Amino acid sequence: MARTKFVCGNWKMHKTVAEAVQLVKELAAGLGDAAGKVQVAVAPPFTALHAAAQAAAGSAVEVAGQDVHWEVQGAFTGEVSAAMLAEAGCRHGIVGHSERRQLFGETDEAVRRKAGALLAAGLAPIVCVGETLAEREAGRTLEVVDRQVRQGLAGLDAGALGRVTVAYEPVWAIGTGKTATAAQAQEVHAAIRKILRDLGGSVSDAIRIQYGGSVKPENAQELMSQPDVDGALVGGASLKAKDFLAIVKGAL
Ligand code: G2H
Repeated sequence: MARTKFVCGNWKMHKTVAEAVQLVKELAAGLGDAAGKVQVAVAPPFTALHAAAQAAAGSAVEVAGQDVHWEVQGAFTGEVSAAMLAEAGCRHGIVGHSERRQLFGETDEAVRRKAGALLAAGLAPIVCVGETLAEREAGRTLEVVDRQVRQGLAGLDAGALGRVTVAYEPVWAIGTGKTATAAQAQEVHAAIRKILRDLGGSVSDAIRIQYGGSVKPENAQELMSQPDVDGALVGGASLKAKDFLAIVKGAL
């Protein structure tokens, strides 16, 4: 089935408010033919979300949070709720990024709760999964991804599942300059599609599976031409308008 490609820039801990506004304006002005044909989002740091969303208003650029807490409110110092993201102008939220898993101890259970909180607030989760180098070398890629997808999406009904995007990001390819080959990506994406079919039946055909991990203008088009690669989650190359726009156009 034809799925609209979805490209999201994950800015991580980069960009001040002024820099975020500038970049969003450049993206909005530069989308050209891609506007309306490719779904495009950026995930600035929390501090710049509101200003980025205002700068994006009226354009095809959407805004995503990089993380969220699962509780609605309370004494959770440093955390931000899904409703707060929505109020700031977000339509999406990233959960389970490998940096959150590795550096901040995020578990599959936390991913599940965070995805649920986003859905409850009317936001669309981007649920990240992916194996480490040691897991790949031990032949455990599909086992790890299977666990992360099933546990991260446990309990969602077909309607909720249909609003989820899965991002496959092999940890060994993140920020390292090493990219999975298109064939390696397609193999895992096809396996994820099967798991999604198991979980959600026919709705799985509509779920986008993004690839992430050193996506750049030179490899984006080949990766996204694979049958189950429905877009990209882009880190480093999303920080410059020229590179990110070239990646978005690679999805056309
Ligand atoms: C993976 C990716 C964005 P990069 O973390 O989510 O970053 O493209 O820099 O590898």
